[in-house]
Amino acid sequence: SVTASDVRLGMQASALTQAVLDHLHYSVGRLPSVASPHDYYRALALAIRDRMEYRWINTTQTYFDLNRKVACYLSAEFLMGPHLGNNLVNLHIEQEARNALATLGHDLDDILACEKEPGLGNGGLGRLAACYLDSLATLQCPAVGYGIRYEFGIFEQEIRDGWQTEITDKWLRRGNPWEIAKPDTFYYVNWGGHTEHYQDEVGCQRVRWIPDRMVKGVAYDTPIQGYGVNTCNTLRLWSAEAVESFDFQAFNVGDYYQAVNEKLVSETVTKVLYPNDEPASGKRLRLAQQYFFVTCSLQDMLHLLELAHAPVETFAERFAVQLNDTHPSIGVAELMRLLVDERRFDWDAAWAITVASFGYTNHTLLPEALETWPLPMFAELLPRHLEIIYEINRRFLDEVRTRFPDDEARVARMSLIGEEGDKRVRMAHLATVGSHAINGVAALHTELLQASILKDFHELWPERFSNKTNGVTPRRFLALSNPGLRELLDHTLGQQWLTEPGLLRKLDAHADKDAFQHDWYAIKLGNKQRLSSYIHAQTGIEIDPGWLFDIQVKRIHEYKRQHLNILHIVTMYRRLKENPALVLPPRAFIFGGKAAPGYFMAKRIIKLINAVAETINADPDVNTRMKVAFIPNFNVQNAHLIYPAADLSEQISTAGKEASGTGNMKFMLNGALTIGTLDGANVEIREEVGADNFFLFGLSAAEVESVKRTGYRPHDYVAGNDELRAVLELIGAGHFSQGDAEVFRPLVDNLTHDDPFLVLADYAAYIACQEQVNSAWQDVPNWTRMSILNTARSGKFSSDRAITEYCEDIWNIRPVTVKA
Ligand code: 26Q
Repeated sequence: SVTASDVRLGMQASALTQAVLDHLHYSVGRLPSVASPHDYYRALALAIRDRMEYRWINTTQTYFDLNRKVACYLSAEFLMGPHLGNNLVNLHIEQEARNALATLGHDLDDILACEKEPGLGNGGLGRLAACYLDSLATLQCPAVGYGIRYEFGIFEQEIRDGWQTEITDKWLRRGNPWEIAKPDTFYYVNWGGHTEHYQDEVGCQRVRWIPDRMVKGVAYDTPIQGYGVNTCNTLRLWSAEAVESFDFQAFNVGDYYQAVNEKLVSETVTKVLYPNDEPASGKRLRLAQQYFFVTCSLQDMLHLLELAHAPVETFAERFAVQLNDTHPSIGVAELMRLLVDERRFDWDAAWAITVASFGYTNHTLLPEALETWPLPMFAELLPRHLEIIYEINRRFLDEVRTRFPDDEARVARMSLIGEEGDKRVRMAHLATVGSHAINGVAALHTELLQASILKDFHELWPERFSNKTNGVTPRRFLALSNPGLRELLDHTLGQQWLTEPGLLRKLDAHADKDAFQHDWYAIKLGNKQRLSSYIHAQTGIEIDPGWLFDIQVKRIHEYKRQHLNILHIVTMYRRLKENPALVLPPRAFIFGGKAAPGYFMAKRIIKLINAVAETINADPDVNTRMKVAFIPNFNVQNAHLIYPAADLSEQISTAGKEASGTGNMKFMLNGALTIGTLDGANVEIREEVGADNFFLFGLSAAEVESVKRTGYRPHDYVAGNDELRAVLELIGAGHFSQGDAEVFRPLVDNLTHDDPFLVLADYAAYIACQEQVNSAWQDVPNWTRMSILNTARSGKFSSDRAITEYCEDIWNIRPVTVKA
């Protein structure tokens, strides 16, 4: 029998059944007979949340009681993906939940599919933050994720007539069972106005900020359950609300409309995620979002110190504050303001605390992706912060002048204020100067960072720099999304591989065994069947699961070179048309990814993929050997189907441009072979798996730079390669667009005249490398062997490894056991 406490806490199927019925009745308000699958989803989600609640409260209390240092991961994006499945895995109750739902006449997979994922991120950076939260909880590290509760996350992508269209992401429409609103945990956020300088009671010069606008940031907490532990950490997202007293004032003088309007304006701050993965210059609301969540988070930390009766002087001993890129870097100036203006610290003491607290992770080297803000806008929104930044800069540049006398060029390069063109605040410089630790996200990226955009800073403070190669969580990206492989690994290695991915190496010993290869192949085939059905349902395109699945999923960007992939496809198409007898192992070319809504070229690349797909898929001369599919709306949910089904992972960015990549790691973990350049983490993936098990092509980062220095002329490559010329002409002439020679003209022109990412320079090497892929694919046992070796050697790319390094080298944070 099921007791009352079992209904809330019990982990058996019988208790879960009862809990679902209980929530269906008391929380959802539906009779089981009329409840929809979504009603069952909500009831199960609430039942699972109950099972985390005790651990959650216990975890928070444990950290507090032990006065433990906490990692505060500040990120404008957390791309969490669906919670339900992951929580079932981490709590070890997947099977029980499946049985419970079966008892109620439902299939767990149908119920899981009801969850609308919180898409509060654009791509890699946001998903990295989510993987890190999973690892922090699993490693039992005291940590909080701080971010923004966007009402609308990343848009949903639909493909109409081959073009991307954007649909608003109304993820909160049916409520969010995973969050708990904390209406009593809120902080005030000020904007605008001016500053006043005054003398305090003891004769000290001080500054007062007189803002002219104010909003409230309210906390919404989501539990982050660690795998196989009692630790359940918190993701705290801030939502903007109008300040009541503001409404009240207006209401009293009778301007009801103005009162309500005030509320509307206040709440726009957290309305929508900016869907660009690089800064679209000078969007005031974006700066407001950044300041909003950063000040709420820092005020929350100060409040927690107060609750613990700990002096503010101990801030840096209690909190490690990590900046996920420059998006939260206003935090450096804000902590100074809170300490100097509000807590009356002297500047040097405040600065020591600030630098000791902050760490900065850089995610890009692309100059156009570095965040800067125009001075006038900054001054209007955050006048006091601009003054503080000037003062940080004055003191910092003095230090530079002392270390490097008579080097004003260096001083200008390092200044927090850029003076080329309009004056701007350089957020990467602010983050660097304000942090004791600065890191890149892959070995190559960190080297390039130290040699390029932060070279001067590396010369000044080499000891502050380190590399932290990214990682991904094997719980979500293997255990949850590839249950077949999980079972084989559990059976072969025992379950510990999930927390000690080094154990995957033991698969090396099985890689040559017939029977093991047979099992491996069967699992992959099953995954390909699942993806094939999904693609058919989404696009109407039928793909034979026996074909080579060649997949490129990621944001659409010229530097990621989806168009290089297309040039290969069109090359093969032409070869087949010209030579029908050509022997070519059949391949499915699968794409997915969103383009920033204002990114002209990226949107045309999507159109080109779909145009090529339509032509090829309909042509019986070729469609028995190649098909092309664009999966709409690539997100975490459908990523679960995509990574496990890949044979070949396309990681073909221009060397030196992709900071790390994390999709590359998810593919590797699931046994895909990589075709790639020496870029980002590809370098380390190749090192781990061995050069024989990796398809390498293309210019190195150094070669890319030297080609650019000596003057790159893409047209020379066109002139020197008949096949390339024919391919470009076919696209340009409208072969894939019903004779419309306009639609792809900008793409072809850009490639032949500018080609900023050296697509044409790498074309021949890419085609040759794809020919090696074809021969390798024809040797099934050897391909399977290489596939096994990829999984076997992927252990380094667990986010547990990455987080352990952050904890040891940057945060000085140790695990703490949370008791049951
Ligand atoms: C900034 C200012 C204004 C508006 C938007 C932005 C913005 C938003 C998102 C800028 C950048 C991003 C996202 C960047 C990103 O995802 N970078 C990726 O980070 C991954 C994790 O480290 C790396 O693996 C990828 O290589 C890198 O491209």
